[in-house]
Amino acid sequence: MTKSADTHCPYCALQCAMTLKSPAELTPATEPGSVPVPAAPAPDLPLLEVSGRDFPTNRGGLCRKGWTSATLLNHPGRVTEPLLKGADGIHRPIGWDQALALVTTAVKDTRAKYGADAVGVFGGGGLTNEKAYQLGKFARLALGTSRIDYNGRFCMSSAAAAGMRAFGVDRGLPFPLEDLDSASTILMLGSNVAETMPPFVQHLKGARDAGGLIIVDPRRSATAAFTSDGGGLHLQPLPGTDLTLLLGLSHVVIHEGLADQDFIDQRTSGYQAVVRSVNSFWPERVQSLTGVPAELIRETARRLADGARKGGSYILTGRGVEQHVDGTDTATAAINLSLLLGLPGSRRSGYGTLTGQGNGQGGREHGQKADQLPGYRKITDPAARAHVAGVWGVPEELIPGPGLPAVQLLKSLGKPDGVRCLFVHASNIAVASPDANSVIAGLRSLDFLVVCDFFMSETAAEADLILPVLQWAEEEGTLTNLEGRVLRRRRALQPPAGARSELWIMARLAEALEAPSTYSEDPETVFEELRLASAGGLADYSGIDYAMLDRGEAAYWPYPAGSTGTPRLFLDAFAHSDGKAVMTAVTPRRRRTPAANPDAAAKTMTLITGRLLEHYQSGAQTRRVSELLASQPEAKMQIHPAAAADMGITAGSLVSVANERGEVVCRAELSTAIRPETVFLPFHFPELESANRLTEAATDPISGMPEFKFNKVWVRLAANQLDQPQNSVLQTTEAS
Ligand SMILES: Nc1nc2c(c(=O)[nH]1)N[C@H]1C(S)=C(S)[C@@H](COP(=O)(O)OP(=O)(O)OC[C@H]3O[C@@H](n4cnc5c(=O)[nH]c(N)nc54)[C@H](O)[C@@H]3O)O[C@H]1N2
Ligand SMILES: Nc1nc2c(c(=O)[nH]1)N[C@H]1C(S)=C(S)[C@@H](COP(=O)(O)OP(=O)(O)OC[C@H]3O[C@@H](n4cnc5c(=O)[nH]c(N)nc54)[C@H](O)[C@@H]3O)O[C@H]1N2
Ligand SMILES: [Mo]
Repeated sequence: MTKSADTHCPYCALQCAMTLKSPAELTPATEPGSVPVPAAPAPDLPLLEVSGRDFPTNRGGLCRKGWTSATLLNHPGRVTEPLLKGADGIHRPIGWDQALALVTTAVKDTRAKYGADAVGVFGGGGLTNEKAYQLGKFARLALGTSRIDYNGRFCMSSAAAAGMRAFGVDRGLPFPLEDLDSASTILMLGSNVAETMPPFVQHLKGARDAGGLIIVDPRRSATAAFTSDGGGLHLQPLPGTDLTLLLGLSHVVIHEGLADQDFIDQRTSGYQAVVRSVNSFWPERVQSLTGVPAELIRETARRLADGARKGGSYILTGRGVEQHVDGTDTATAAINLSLLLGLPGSRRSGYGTLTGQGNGQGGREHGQKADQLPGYRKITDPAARAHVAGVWGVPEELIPGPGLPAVQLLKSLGKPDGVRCLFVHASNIAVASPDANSVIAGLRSLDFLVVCDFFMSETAAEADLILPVLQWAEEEGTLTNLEGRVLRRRRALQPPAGARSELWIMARLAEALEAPSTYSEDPETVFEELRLASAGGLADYSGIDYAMLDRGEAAYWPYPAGSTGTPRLFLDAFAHSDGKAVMTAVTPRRRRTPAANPDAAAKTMTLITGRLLEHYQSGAQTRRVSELLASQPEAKMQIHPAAAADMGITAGSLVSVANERGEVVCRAELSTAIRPETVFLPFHFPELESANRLTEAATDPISGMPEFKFNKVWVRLAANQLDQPQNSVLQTTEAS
């Protein structure tokens, strides 16, 4: 008999629905509800078959990462026992009792020597709601620290801050994704969904065929290329100039009388200040600042206004415009433009940001953020503290105040007043953080580093102790997708004997640390507590339970008990107390002066970083999938042929890309898809190919988001044109 489990993909926030089936020849497991487990795992064959399942976001489609995701479940490199690093630097297996005792001692010693804030926690947007919630509680109550933050700070924090400021709530898409299907115009800035969420592209087809798909990207990305079929537009600005471009678009909307004055008067505040702030951004001036022709700016504004009157207009932003030191203001400018046109709050138009990680949305709601308590509550709000303390059954004073946002937390590693003992859950910070060389140095200066992962990631390789955890198909839980819809992750497989769930790990450690309150290892019990903790908050889950999700009911938050959830936000009111959306006037800020190029043979260029279809994030998972690695085995620097020719760079040349923070050596890929003053690197690779050796840890003052998408680099032909070993860390790790 073949049993199957309906679940969702382990990777991005689109959370494509999939069915996992166990091949029929496998022997049935005894545990009810689980699919058969093989008697002897075949090392190279996936334990489960993956198929796409019909669902409104993916409609049965999956990308290459999704199709191959099950191959990692029984990957030979999987960590299946706790591993302790010896004095010789080699990790060796130990038992769970010893591992937990070591962590307990490290926490107690650190607290005794330096105080509880010397213990830090770094979480991830890939964690289920249950794990993210429990991690926040574990940090505050069991460790007693304020120092918890997570990789969503690298991802969604600017868009989230802008959404909060304008709408009073941050739900990435305040409408179901399917609403896009009937749109006449979609303006998408800094997002390459054709590679980062391939099944998303079907929702752009309506606008594309209507000639209304407009993509803003310094590269002619796969998504930008998609505009040519239907007569859409590709705006190719200088990197980091989107804020100026958006002010130019708002200028046209206001000066050509395209604004929706009734909507502005009735549903927004701050209009006059925005009018003043865009006055000096007329299209010809914006052309000179951004490189986007004035006519294209006018045409874009007109198509947006026209679309709003026809099938609907949407403005969407992605990391390309948000991962900047002015990311919050840029997202705000996009929101202002949408408000001028009356898009948010309409049934067939809107503004949204595309959340990235599998549980990027839920992961930013339930307390793993430095300044946050469950239900998207503020940790500084006395009423929020009292509510959550009540649910946890602890005195309010026991909940620490706000901690440090991710980049500051990482800068504090090993420092006198900083974090000395760090827990990492679901992030590969050694590869994914800005100024990664400094982060690696910080990790090495810690007294104790414990990493929960199922692979020897580059961060785990630095750990004193690695605790092996479950993969997606082995656990139960919930995730909240990019639409704010809560979904069930279902267990399809027994985990390897030595791996443990993170809920179990937190429960055992809390016990050993004699922590107040309770810590269940059962996901549904944790979710029941999350419901109570979120009740009355912005992200209210109190009306959602596992049974209704299992019945396939759509659960969009806010979903207070007794309600039926909220697929579309803002139809009647925005979440500020007066019900209005707030327009905040924003203007471009001068960027810092980069260090002078000391190398006469190198040319100073602008580096942007981003993603490839085949790899996910730091690559810790997808570099271990042989099909994906074979297709994209190494980082390549994309460069325009004209720029390359100036430097004697040809296709496949080894190039050095350097600045005051570090150097990357990789091959060049010549492409007319990129602007001539700009180069592009994916950030999925480690070591010499790690783009984050070059990125600066400068952050947006409001959100704490680092500047991943605008850095100056010095590019030249590498001195030594011999073959470099690729992915050396990975190969040594897997061979050992
Ligand atoms: N294959 C794959 N898919 C993924 C992920 C992955 O790692 N791999 N990660 C997931 C996650 S967590 C996220 S956050 C999303 C991210 O999804 P996206 O936001 O689509 O991803 P990026 O490639 O980081 O950036 C998108 C585009 O921004 C452009 N860009 C760079 N600088 C600028 C600029 O200054 N202005 C403008 N307008 N554009 C700019 C880049 O050229 C790039 O094409 O993807 C999710 N899906
Ligand atoms: N230069 C540059 N850098 C970037 C970006 C960029 O565009 N450019 N984008 C940024 C963005 S948007 C993001 S989201 C970050 C992401 O970057 P990371 O935070 O490094 O994300 P992942 O590579 O997904 O790392 C997840 C790690 O946790 C493990 N893991 C997966 N699921 C679980 C789980 O449930 N529990 C535990 N304990 N471990 C798990 C995986 O094996 C992997 O080692 O990178 C950021 N860094
Ligand atoms: Mo992300």
